[in-house]
Amino acid sequence: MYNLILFGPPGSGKGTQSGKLVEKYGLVHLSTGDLLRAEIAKKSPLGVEAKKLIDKGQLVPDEMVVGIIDNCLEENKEAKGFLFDGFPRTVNQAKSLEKLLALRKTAIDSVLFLNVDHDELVKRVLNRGKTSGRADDSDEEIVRKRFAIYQRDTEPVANYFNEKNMLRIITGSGSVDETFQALCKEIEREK
Ligand code: B4P
Repeated sequence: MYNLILFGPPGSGKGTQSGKLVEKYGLVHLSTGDLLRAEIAKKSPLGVEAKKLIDKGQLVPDEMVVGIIDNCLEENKEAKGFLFDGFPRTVNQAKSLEKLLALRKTAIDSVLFLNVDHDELVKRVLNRGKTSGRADDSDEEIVRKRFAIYQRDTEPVANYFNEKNMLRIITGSGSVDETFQALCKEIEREK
């Protein structure tokens, strides 16, 4: 089993690269952003709650996303491995993920950090906002808030894995294909 976390700020290319990586390596893609948007589309109680927070640029509570991930791990017991995209976003989520995987006699193998300049990130997110219909991508104020929350709550996750010598930094500012090649090179070195 091979379990990979694709880590990075909003707009760093996590979702974009995850689609390509799961296809190449046959992993199950677990994007908490996509899973939450699916709940929002269904108008489930969890989705209604999540929408209020996401539209304001805030994170949803840890218990909510950890519960979603736990269900997905349970539903995919035969998986060759998982690609976690946009999860964990807090140190608490990181510790919960380690526990959930340990219960299933597996662990995180790689944490790849997509490093992109702040100005390029803002440009990408606002650009996506023109077509995505996502409230959290279209309003500059909300985008700024997401970056502030990223710095406060999510960057410590990078430090957490760095202290365990698990974090690998990948340049994410090139083209989609250049970034994909760089990620594949690192995965094949570690696998
Ligand atoms: P996500 O869906 O994870 O949002 P994201 O970080 O903006 O997406 P991503 O980073 O994958 O986008 P990408 O760079 O691929 O989460 C949305 C919200 O859900 C969060 O703000 C939070 O409220 C909530 N949430 C999700 N997970 C949570 C958790 N674990 N805990 C609590 N709350 C959670 O793409 C960005 C744009 O850049 C695209 O338009 C893409 O086409 C473009 N792009 C990508 N690569 C490029 C490249 N190389 N060159 C040029 N453009 C590129």
